[in-house]
Order: sequence, then structure tokens, then C-alpha cells
Amino acid sequence: MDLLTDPTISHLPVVAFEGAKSTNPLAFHWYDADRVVEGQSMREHLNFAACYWHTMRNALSDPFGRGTALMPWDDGSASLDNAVRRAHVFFGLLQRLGIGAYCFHDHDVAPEGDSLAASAANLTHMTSVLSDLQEATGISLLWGTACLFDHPRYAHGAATSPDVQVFAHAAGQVRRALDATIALNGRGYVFWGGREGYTTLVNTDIGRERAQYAQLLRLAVEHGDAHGFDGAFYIEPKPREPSGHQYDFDVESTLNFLREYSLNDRITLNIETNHATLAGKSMGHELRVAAAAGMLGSIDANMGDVHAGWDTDRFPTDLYLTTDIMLVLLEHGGFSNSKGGLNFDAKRRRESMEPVDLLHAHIAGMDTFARGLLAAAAIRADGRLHAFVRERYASWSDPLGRRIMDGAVSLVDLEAQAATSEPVVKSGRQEQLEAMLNDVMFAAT
Ligand code: XLS
Ligand code: NI
Ligand code: NI
Repeated sequence: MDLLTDPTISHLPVVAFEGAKSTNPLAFHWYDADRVVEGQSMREHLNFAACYWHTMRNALSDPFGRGTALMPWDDGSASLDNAVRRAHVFFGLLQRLGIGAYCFHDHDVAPEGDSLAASAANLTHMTSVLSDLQEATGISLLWGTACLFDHPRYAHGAATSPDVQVFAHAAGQVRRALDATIALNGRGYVFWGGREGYTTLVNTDIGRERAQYAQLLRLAVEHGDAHGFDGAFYIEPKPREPSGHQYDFDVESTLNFLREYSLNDRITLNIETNHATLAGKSMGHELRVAAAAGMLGSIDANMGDVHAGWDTDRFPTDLYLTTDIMLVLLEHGGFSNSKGGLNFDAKRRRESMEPVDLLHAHIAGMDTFARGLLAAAAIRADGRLHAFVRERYASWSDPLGRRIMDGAVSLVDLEAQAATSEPVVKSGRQEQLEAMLNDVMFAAT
């Protein structure tokens, strides 16, 4: 495989594994792609992907200041030449990091034209460029999506717009983005409904809007099925931002929505850490709810700021977080449909503006997930946590517990049973377990 060397990134090194003793910041200290953990390589367990929007298109502006990112490969124009150069740089960065997959929105990779047809032509051109780059590097597409939130026509929503013509535009755009995803052998297609919600109830018909949204999803599934898409469809829950309330609020409400409209056999969830934070839930909660329902599709691996009320999309560097995520994945045997991955939907801080910071940021996320994997495997090998939880529920394996769950006893039967004994309430040992987890995690990493 030849290394892609746009002159603006040719000075950036290929990042190698050097081990925990290394002090080289441009090396992996923990992510050793071929190291086998619980019978699989780290590469296979972690299935990293980088995102096009933050990595290549985010200038790092905020509501009070313009972008700071230095992007010497980008001339700032909306030309196709510029788009092609960016794509080369993106794949060159992924090669240096050993990241095997990526995700994009249609308008990240291809400039929007003056009409739907012009935008579609740009996307077709960029699809063939990306296809060649995939071929040349072996990097694959984790998922594609359509940007249904930036254009002013989507101010009132895309699928949930009060104007049926807007729905038609959204549908046309989804069709093209899905076709591009299929052409690029994408393993998935995401719906993130940033504007599928409302700002005020004064002018909003919630029942109608939710049904419209379900209809767009149904059309996408039908189009995918008719055009040989064997990838996964995902909804990415988020409670708010940019809408005041989004219909895909969190995992539980999104599962309810999918079941209500009978879409749950074809659409699972892409769960983002920062969105869990915004919904007032931990990532561990969201993942466990989805896993219990067999709907844990894929992960947007970032982290939020509990003090900020918006999506800060930081690179994940919290070892407790990554350990918990990997614990769920190991216990669940990976993603429910085996097509998911860990997509760094993450951006550098505005102060980290140099191109080399793109490497540092991804290295930080990859090393933290590698350590999380090792720590999670150590917790499982240690066995005490699982033994405790098993023991905590042991009475449900008694004849009485089995008969209750089989529906073989009534309230009257249970009252008679209760009259014969008083339960002995035992400690949940939370503090002891948390200290024990600290011991195991830090001994392992
Ligand atoms: C925004 C979302 C978005 C999706 C893709 O908050 O995370 O980036 O992942 O549209
Ligand atoms: Ni996301
Ligand atoms: Ni997000």
C-alpha cells in the first residue's frame, strides 16, 4: 500500500505502536492493532472509524469566534478540485493512524450545487474518487448519511417539515446519499435528525411530524432493499441541539418510536456518548438499554462536558468511560448486527489548531479505547464483579423465581409464599465493588 503524500502532510509520520514506556507523543502507547484480547485482535474489537465532517470540514469556529484550524491543503473554495484534494489528505491521515474506516455526510465530501441535480452530480464524482481511494488504501466506509440540517430549506425540519416540498427534497437527498453509500460498500447508513423536532409547541403538530419522519425512514429502507443494500440502518438519538426537542431523544424513546412504526426489525441505533450526556444519561446506561433490546448498532465515540449544555464532541480520553463501553461490547459479543464500529465523531479544541493535532487527537482516542479494552478484559478475567452480580440475582434461579417468570403463579399464591418467610436483605456493596474495579483497571493498564 502506497502512502498518500499530499505535500501539506508529507511531514506527518506514520504512527507506530511503541508500548507504554514510550514518551513519543506521535506513537501508540497502548493500541497494538494485532494484539489479541479474548480471541480477537484489538483492530477487530475496536473497529475504529474517523469522521469526515470534524476531521476535514470543521474549521473549529464557535459562536463567538471564527475558525482557527490550519488547513494548508484547503483553498477555501467550493470547487471539486478542492474537494478531491481534501479527500486525499483525509485518507493520508487515516493511513498514518492505521484507522480502517470512515463516515461522511454527502455535503462533507461533495460541494452542494445550485440545484439538487448539480449536488447529485458532485456527489457522483466524489463517490468515484472515494471509491478509488478505498481501493488504493483498503480503508472502508463504516456509514454514510445525508446532511438534512444545514440548508435554510430545512429550517423547520426535513422529514418533519410542515411543507411537503421540503420532504421531497430531503427524500431526494437521502436517495443520493444512500446510493453513494451502497456504491462505496458502506456497512451502514445513519439518520441523525438534528432538525427532526421542534423549537416551539405553539406551531407544531407532534403526532403528524413523528409519522412523517417514520415515513421517510420507511422509504429509505425500501430503497435500500430494492437496491441491494445489505448494510445496517441506524438512528442516532440526541435530545436537543439544534432543535429544542428532538424526536429521537434518547435510546428508550427512540426504541419506542421504532417499535410504534414497526421499523425496529430494520433500524437499530448508533449511540453517541455526548448525546447521552445531553439526555442526562450515562453512556453505559444508553448502551445497556440498547444491548438488552438487541439494538446496539454502532457507536459515535466522543465525550461531552457535563457542565456544558451542548455537544462538545471531545475526543474520548476518559478511561472509566472507555472501560465501561468496552465492557458492554465484550459482554454483548460486539455490536448486535456485527456491522458497527467506533466512529470518532469528535473534534479538536479550538486551541489545538495545527494539522499535527489531528494525529494527537486520534492517538489519544485510540489509546484510551485500547486501554479500556484491556481493562474491561481484565475485569472479566478477574471475575469477581460478575460473580457478585450473578449471586445477587441467584434466588431468581430457584423454583419460585422460575415459576414467577413462567407465569405459573398468581398474586394470591405469592402472598401465601410471602407469609412463610421474611427476606434477608443484603448489602449491594457499591463502594467495595468500585474500589475493586479501580484495583483491577489500574493493575491492567
Ligand atoms: C450531531 C451528530 C452528527 C451525526 C451525523 O450532533 O452527532 O454528527 O453523527 O449526522
Ligand atoms: Ni454523531
Ligand atoms: Ni453529536
